[in-house]
Parts: sequence; C-alpha cells; structure tokens
Amino acid sequence: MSHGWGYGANNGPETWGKDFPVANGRRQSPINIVPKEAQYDSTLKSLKLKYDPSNTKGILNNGHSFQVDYEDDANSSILTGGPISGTYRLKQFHFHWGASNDRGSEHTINGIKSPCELHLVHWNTKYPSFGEGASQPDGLAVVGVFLKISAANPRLQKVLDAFDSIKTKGKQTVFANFDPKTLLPDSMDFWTYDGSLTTPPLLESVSWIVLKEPISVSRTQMARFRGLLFTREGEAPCCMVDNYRPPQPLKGRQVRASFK
Ligand code: B30
Ligand code: ZN
Repeated sequence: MSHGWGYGANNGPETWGKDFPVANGRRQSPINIVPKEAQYDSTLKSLKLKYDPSNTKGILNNGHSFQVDYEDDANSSILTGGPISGTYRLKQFHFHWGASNDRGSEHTINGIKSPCELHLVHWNTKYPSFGEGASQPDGLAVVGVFLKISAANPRLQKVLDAFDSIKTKGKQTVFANFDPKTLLPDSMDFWTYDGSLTTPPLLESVSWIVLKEPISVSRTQMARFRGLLFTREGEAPCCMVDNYRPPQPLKGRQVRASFK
C-alpha cells in the first residue's frame, strides 16, 4: 500500500479497512437498494438544486476519478429540501464507472449495476468548511445519478471534451460556466439513506440521495471515460476503469423513497 488506496488487487476496496477501520462501520456506502423494501415517506420535501454556472473552478484528474470543482465560499450553488435540513453547498461532482457496460455504478438496484454513476457532492453550511462537515453525521449530502447506455448525451460533451487535457493523474485544466443541473434527469424522485463517503477516508457523514431516473450515455461516450488514466504522466499507463466500491452491508438502516 505504499502508493495508498486505489482500485487494484493490492490496494482496492477489500483492503481499505486496514488503514480505514470505519470501512466496516455501521453506515457505509454504497448499498444495494431494494425498491420493494424502501419506505415511502410523505414528509420528504422536494429536492431543490440551484447552481450558478459561474462558480465552476476547473476539472482535475485526481488519480481515482476526475472531478469538476466549484467555488464554495458563498451560497450560490446549493442543495436544499429532500431529506436534509438547512443549506448544503456544491463542492464538486465526479463519476464512477466500469471497464465494460455491465458494471461501474456504486449503488445497485435489486443487485443490478449500471455502467456509470454521477455524484454531486455538497456540504452543510452549518459547518465552516467541507473538511469540517466531512466528519459530522449531517455534514455532507451527495446526489447520485445512474447513467444508462442509450443515445449520446449532448449535456456530457463539454466534460468529455476536457479529457484530452486531464488524461493523467494530477493534471487539471480550466473548466468554466458549467451548470451540473443540466446533467440531471426529468424526474427528481429519489431514495435516501444515511451513509458514508465511498472512498477513503470513508467518513460516515453523507445523506445519500439516489435518483430513480437514469440519464443517458452512449457506448462511444462511455469509451471516452475509459481513456483516462489512474497513473501519472511517464508511468506505465493504467486505464481509469472499475473505480467503484461494491455495495456494503445495510446493517438495519432504513431506505426511504420520495415516491410511491
Ligand atoms: S463520494 O461521493 O462518496 N464518492 C470525497 C467526496 C465524495 C466522495 C468520496 C470522497 C472526498 O472529498 N474525499 C476527500 C478529498 N479527496 C480529494 C477529492 O475530492 O478527490 C482527497 C483524496 O481522495 O485524496 Cu479524492
Ligand atoms: Zn463518488
């Protein structure tokens, strides 16, 4: 583990518990969602996302995914409603995906994997920063969106077109004026449960909001995700694929649904 955690045989999800014992905690993510077991909760509010595209900071290959970062020093890009109280600020969004289209998502539905999953990461403004929220039980809220193979998604194109500039770990480039709301499906129906970050440090601070309706991605677009590399420039290239954690034990947690 001299190079830290990753998704390989020697540093992958099965090994994370050695350095991060919370990997075996009470509220780990992702989970397998069984819609028949989810409880409809009429008290859940509708989700409200209000994003300011001018807050977009850049796009980065962080060596385990790529992320688009947002300025979070004011309440300009926020999530409210749903299962959360108060206001959560957008920090970044990123994806998890497979080496082939039969896997790649972190959450599964009735055991079914999607080829890719989008995560929009927000932090609770009752705390002073993302970093402080990340260690509080109500500190973070992540909206998860499944991608399904279908028609090419024109809303993804600007992201995909940046990949040439961030092929290797540590590379970043300008990425401006992007409204992640354009990536969301028509329906905001969701499941919600209390969970964790799905990568180390696996902190148990996330209110998960997983949308029922997927967005589309074409086979060709999925192939472009797989052209990114886990590795740095000059290292033996290793394609960024299968960067997902498999479902973790529910341990008695309740999954609630915003819809009947
Ligand atoms: S996720 O949405 O549960 N997959 C983090 C945020 C969201 C998720 C997982 C992790 C996170 O902020 N991790 C700590 C920060 N990272 C930098 C980063 O944002 O990308 C530090 C690191 O791991 O070394 Cu990766
Ligand atoms: Zn994620």
